[in-house]
Amino acid sequence: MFTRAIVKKPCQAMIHGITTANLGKPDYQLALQQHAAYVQALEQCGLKVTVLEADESYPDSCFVEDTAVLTPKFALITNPGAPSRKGEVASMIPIIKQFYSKDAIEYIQAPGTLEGGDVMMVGDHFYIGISDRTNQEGAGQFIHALEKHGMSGEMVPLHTILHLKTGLSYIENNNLLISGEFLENPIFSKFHQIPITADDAYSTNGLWINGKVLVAAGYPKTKKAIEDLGYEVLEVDTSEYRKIDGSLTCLSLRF
Ligand code: CIR
Repeated sequence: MFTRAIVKKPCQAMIHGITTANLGKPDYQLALQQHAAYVQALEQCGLKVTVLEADESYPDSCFVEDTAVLTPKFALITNPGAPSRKGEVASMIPIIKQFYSKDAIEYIQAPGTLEGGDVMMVGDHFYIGISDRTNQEGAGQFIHALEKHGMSGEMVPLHTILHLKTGLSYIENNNLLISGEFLENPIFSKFHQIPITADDAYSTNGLWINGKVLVAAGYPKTKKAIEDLGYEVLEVDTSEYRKIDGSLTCLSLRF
């Protein structure tokens, strides 16, 4: 169960966020409205949400998930692989210190890089994507920290997608939303898989919170597949974040 979340409002500079999407520039006013609706959905799942003010220095700073990994036993402060995002971490550290004691905060050190979008938690075990943003050194440091705190991790090489959770979302009870390059990957064969077709790939990034699942608006097949498993689904529109490669999990830290 999660009790809290941290989010950061998007800044106007988000229209210059890193993107591969080719969907045009985000509409900032609409992005703000969608952010407010996202916070409401988190609250509907029972979370107390800390809403941080926008930081105009960093176009991608609303994607707080990449700056930290919050586990039940410790917090990891990351070192984002995207050069324009490294500075986002500094302003997150004092916030995370409000919730974790000094000896329960670990740091990824250069040359290690890691972004939280590459981390998928399955109970006490963490899958870590090796991507353009997260390198083996960073993943190795995280696995070391996990083991120190009685947990475990393993690396998963990525080939075509941005982050691990672009193509996988664990929604508890052994259920895994899965698409693209992961469909045939034996690492994930032990899960009950909900395969998402290429057309709907964006909706693979779903977010389980306390028995409910947030799903990107506009993907009825994904929504139904999750409802058929017995979950309540909350649809949340992230169209403006999609334009800069962002999706549901990226917009918050849950713990
Ligand atoms: C980036 O490329 O870093 C941002 N435009 C999108 C980050 C999405 N974050 C995530 O999936 N965890």
